[in-house]
Order: sequence, then structure tokens, then C-alpha cells
Amino acid sequence: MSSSLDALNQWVAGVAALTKPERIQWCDGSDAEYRQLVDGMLTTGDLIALNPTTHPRSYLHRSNPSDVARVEHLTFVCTPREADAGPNNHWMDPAQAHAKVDALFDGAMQGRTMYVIPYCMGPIDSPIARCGVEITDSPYVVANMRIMTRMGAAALARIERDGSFVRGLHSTGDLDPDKRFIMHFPEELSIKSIGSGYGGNALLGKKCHALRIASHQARREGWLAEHMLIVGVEDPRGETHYIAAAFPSACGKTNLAMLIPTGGYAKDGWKVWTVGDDICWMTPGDDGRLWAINPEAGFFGVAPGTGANTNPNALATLAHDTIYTNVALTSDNQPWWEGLDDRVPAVDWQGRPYDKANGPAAHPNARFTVSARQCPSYTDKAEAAHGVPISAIVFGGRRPSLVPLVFEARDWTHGVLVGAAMGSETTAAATGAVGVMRRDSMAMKPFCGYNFADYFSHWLSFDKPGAKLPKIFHVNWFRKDTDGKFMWPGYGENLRVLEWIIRRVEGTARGIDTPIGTLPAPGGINVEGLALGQAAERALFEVDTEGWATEMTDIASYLDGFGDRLPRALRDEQQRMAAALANTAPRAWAQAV
Ligand code: OXD
Ligand code: MN
Repeated sequence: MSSSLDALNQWVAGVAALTKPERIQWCDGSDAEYRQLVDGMLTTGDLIALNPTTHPRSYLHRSNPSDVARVEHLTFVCTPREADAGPNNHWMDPAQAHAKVDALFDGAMQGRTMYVIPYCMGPIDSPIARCGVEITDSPYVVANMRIMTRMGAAALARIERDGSFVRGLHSTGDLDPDKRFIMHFPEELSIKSIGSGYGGNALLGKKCHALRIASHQARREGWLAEHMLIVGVEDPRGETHYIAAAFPSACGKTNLAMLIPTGGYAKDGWKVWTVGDDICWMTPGDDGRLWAINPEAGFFGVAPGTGANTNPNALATLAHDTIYTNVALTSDNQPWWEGLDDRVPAVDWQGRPYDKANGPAAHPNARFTVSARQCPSYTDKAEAAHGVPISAIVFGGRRPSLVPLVFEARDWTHGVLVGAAMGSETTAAATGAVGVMRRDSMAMKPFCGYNFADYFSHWLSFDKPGAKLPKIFHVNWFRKDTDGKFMWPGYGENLRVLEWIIRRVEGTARGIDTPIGTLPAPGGINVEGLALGQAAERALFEVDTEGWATEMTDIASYLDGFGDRLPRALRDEQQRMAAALANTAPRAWAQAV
């Protein structure tokens, strides 16, 4: 037997001795196994069958109401030295962390089945892909992992070939939030998660492995593991550019990845291809370009706000074989959430008769889990072993004021600063206050498995002779007017901005240099037919130098938080930008579109 399978067997035996399950099931990833799991959960009530006519083979799971989102305050990066986790992470000494959770794992699986899930993050034959094994006592987790990863026999065979794998141990425990911990041991390539069944805390291939552990591995091995969608934009000549875009959780990555061209764009033959909606692993190819894979095989998307106007591709994807979590139900047992349509639900996410006095019918972080292959815009290129070449990297957050619709960084170093300085309002994807502006560098604040200062250095290190790096942009779909209404229509209309981005990559769109970067030249973005109004046109394409000077001061103090470890080049770049703003007359840098 190979040494990795030996190591796996020993680990499984050790976990079983600690957690004391009633039985152990090695998962093969087959249809029959999935069916059996679903049937079992229908019997226990963990799943509720939805209307089989409108939603074949689709199910609802209602979580414990105290377990509905990621728990950033209970998520730890346990490196031997605290400084290696950085001010961006909660840290615990590895020995102390193991002792703390092992005490909770002791006997945690008594009377339960312990499932062993070998999985592969990325196409099974991709050199960029990496494998892991999750041990869990939750059949809901197994069913979700089957949709979200390449799980089972093929992954086990690859683990044998690779000789190594990431170890993820999970138990729902007793779901007591006071006994909930999501611990990462990047140097041991291992994860221990207890007390939650929620996706981001419990599907360990996703945030825990593909971002926190992988970002650590990526730094060591010279690649990038990022919180980014990957989308292909094909123009009427048949040229496709792939764009990787980082937005914080619940800021529209799934919608952008599944955009459908409308109006003139549809008529002219533009097409949009979905590669991934949440995570992107990128590695330099022999040609100097960055090549990317989506390590996931499914979408774990936010349901509320998904409707025929916002994301028809998602609705088509969800037509069958979907697991819903914490959505509401109509009287004929169809899943329902705010933003789907104007029907009135019968039952809310907690199973109570719907009463609007109780708040939204679906939990704001209600989710769907569905195979990417069901998405009409999913492309075969997403299965390519070598990945897709990335032409542009886009950063963006929820910024109700100040930040224009789009600008381009002048070079890679400036782009890294733009990503590091990203700010966004918090959302329901994590527990805690919603709508609070925070810095969320590269949308990785909750997900970077090491010190952000070292992460910024790692990003900067890609700029070396021979590299043909993507151009870097920043977008803001979330600018609001004085009445609190969004100024930009967003969704399908975002293709207008993507068009400018790819024309900049090709060198055919004009831009105007400003102290914050390059903005579209007048007429550069097609706003025909949008009726934005004068105030919005001005605000979306202007640079308020006074406001930006204040922003730069705030960015400087954020960067100060990383102390001496912050790369000098990033500090120099921030000072260069601050000086450029100070030397610019205190007036709006307005662009008439
Ligand atoms: C997610 C998240 O689930 O970012 O993708 O929270
Ligand atoms: Mn995410």
C-alpha cells in the first residue's frame, strides 16, 4: 500500500478512536451512495423533499437557527508563531488549539456514522488541483461535498499518486455556539472544525482548504489561491478573454460569473462563459501568463436576490437536483426567497407559518448547492487540466460613495495596492453586523491563511522578467445616490464595464490618467439606453480628489497595522498615490461620458 493511503488509514483509525462513531463509511462518490444518503436524511427530517414536479430531486435543509453563516470570530489560524498568522487572523498556539478541539471531539460521534470523504479540488487530472480528505459525522455535509467537489474513488486514486492530502476533521458536535471552532493548521495541512453544519464552516474543501490552507501552500509553491470568480467574455469576433474577479462574500460574484448579454450585446453576438463563482487557483504558465482553475465543482450560492431579472442562468441551473438551505416554502412546496418573484410564501426558513412580522421569509444567507454542470453558461474550458489564461484581474467591494464605477491600475504594483486597500460593507454571509465598512484586502480578509503583509509580498513577487501578468482593475457596482438608491443598474449591464476592461487589455480603449488610476475616457463606456441621469453619470466617472485624499490616509493607517513586515514597495506606492492626490487641484476630476 502507498504511504499516503497508509497515512490516511492511520489517521482515520486515530480519529475513530477519539470520536467513537458507531460505524465508519468510506465514500465512493457514486449515485447510489448519494441516493442512500438523501433517503436517510428524508427519513430523519434533515432533508425535506420539494415539489417533485417543479423541482425534481431537490431538497430543503433547515439548519439550527444559531448556525446560519460563517463564524469569523471563531475561526483560527494556528501557526507556531503568532506573527505568521498576522493581524488579519485570529490565532491560537497549535498545541493549545489541538487540545481545545480534541476535548470537544472526544466521543463526539457516538451513535453516529463517521464518513470518510476523499475529494479533489479542481479537475481530477489537473496539475493545479489538490486533494484532501474530510472526515465528518454529517450526511448533509457529505451530500454537499459530492456536489461541490470531485469526490470519491477517483480522488482516492489521485491521493495515492500524489502522496499527500489535506486532512479535514469535522463534527457538528452539539451545535452549541460556545463549543464551535474552525481551526486551521497550515503547516500541518490540516483543519479541525466542530460545532457547525454551515457550508463555509463545514464543507472543508471550500473556504478551509481551497482558500486558507491553499493560500499558505500557494505561497510556498509559487501560485495564488484567491476568493475570485472566473468568467469568460467572448466578443462578436469570437475572441474570449477570461477575467478573475475578487468581491467579498454576497457581493455578486455568482451573478457576474453567470451574466447573460442583453440588448445590443446579445444582438451583436457577445457571449459569457462561467468557469467559477467563488474560488480561483492561478499559477504562472510556461508562457508567462497566469492560468486559472476553479477548484470547485458546484455553486454554494446566496439564494435571496436571485431572480429572473438578476440571474436567469442561476434559476435555470436550479431547476433540478439542488439542495436548498434555509429558504422559505410556497404552499405547494416550492423553494422561495426574497427577490425570486412576487408570490407570498407559506412557510418561513424556520418552518413557521410565514408572518412578515418575523422578518424575511428566507434567511438572508439562505443558500443553494448545485452542480456547476447544470449551469447553461458553464464551459468545458472549466474542466481543462491546464486551466484558462487570465487577461484581467478585477477587485471590487460595496462602496456607497467615493469609488467610481471602474478604474485601471497603472501597473502590477499599483494593482496590488488597489487590491490590498479594497474596502466593502459587511454582509449576512458571516455572523455579526451587516453594512459596516471594513478593509477586505483582495476579498481575502476572512480567508487568507497567513499574514497579509507576507501575502502582499507574495502578490508583488509575480512581477518578474518574462511574466505576462493580467491588467488589474477596480469596479464598484454599489454607488448610491442621496436617496440611498443604487446609481448603476448592475447585473447584465455590468457587461458594459467588462467590455471596457477587455478593450483596455487589447489596447483599443482610451483612458484618462487620474491620481487613482486610469478612468474611461469620455464615451469609453457604452451607457446608451441606461438613462442614468446627469448626477449619476458624473458621480460614476469622477475622482473626488479631496475624498480620495482622506481615503488614502485611512489606507495608510490600515497598512500601518502590518508594521515592518509590510513590503516597502507597497508603502512607497501608497505614498506615491497620496502625493499625486495632494498635488492635484482640490476639485472633482469629472469625466463627461
Ligand atoms: C461563501 C462565502 O460562501 O464567501 O462563498 O461566505
Ligand atoms: Mn465566497
